[in-house]
Amino acid sequence: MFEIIGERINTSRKLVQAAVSHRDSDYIIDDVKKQQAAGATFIDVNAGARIGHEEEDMRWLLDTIQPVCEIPLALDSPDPAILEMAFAMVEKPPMINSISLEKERFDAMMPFLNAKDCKVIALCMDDAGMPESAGDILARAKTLVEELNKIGIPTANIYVDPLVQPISTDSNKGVMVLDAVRAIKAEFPEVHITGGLSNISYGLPERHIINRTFVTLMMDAGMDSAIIDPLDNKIMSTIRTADMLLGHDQFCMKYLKCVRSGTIKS
Ligand code: THG
Repeated sequence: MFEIIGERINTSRKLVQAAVSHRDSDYIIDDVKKQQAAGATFIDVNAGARIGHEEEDMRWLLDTIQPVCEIPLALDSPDPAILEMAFAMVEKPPMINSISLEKERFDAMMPFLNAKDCKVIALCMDDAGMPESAGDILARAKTLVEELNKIGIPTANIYVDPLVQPISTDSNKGVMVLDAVRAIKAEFPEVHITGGLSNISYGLPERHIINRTFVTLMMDAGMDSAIIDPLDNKIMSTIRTADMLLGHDQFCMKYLKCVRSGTIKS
């Protein structure tokens, strides 16, 4: 089943930033409940946008969210110290978002993740920057899986983020990531593939139709999770329908249930 990492609790979103700065717990609780009701399987928590406040904002968000959250959290920060602090606060084994091959981050994250019970998003990023070919993405994914396996993180707990890049800058960027996902899944059938989708449409008009079409193609290639807004009914309807068409919904039960509850609409 496709996993939905709900992206809404992110201080880069204006209303969330306002709620966090005013310590408006009702707003945050209501948003988390809505994401759960819409079918999120993880709630991403990112407190990075108020410079100099990430630690206290992350603590407050975790204290606010956990009492009403029945699903695990995805702790989202580039800063290993924030992730370590947040990991110590959570009650359920979380998803760590994220680790990459950037040396400073990698060297700090590996000892901390050693033998931990958690899921890990592994970004195909290194000190040379964004990947430039499908082979580049595969090579980085391979290194990440092998290194994480060595410290006791099983492949089934690894979510590779191949890093989607704007198609407006290079018309090959869609095929590049689709080919990479197929190659990663061929080499590591148990690994999960995740990521944000909206970068694909950056710089183009009518972005939502691009994002929705792209997620369908990515699912055929092997993507089985994404960081999205679960309250966006159109992308959720697309994902659930594609999941059924790809044979991941026995007897179309989930599709039918979602139609009946009004969460899938044409
Ligand atoms: N991969 C991984 N983690 C990620 C990303 C990724 N975490 C952050 C991001 N990308 C995914 N999360 C969000 C959260 C919110 C928004 C987009 C991505 C969002 N942005 C509005 C915009 O850009 O227009 C903000 C508008 C507002 O103020 O509300 O909503 O790729 N591993």
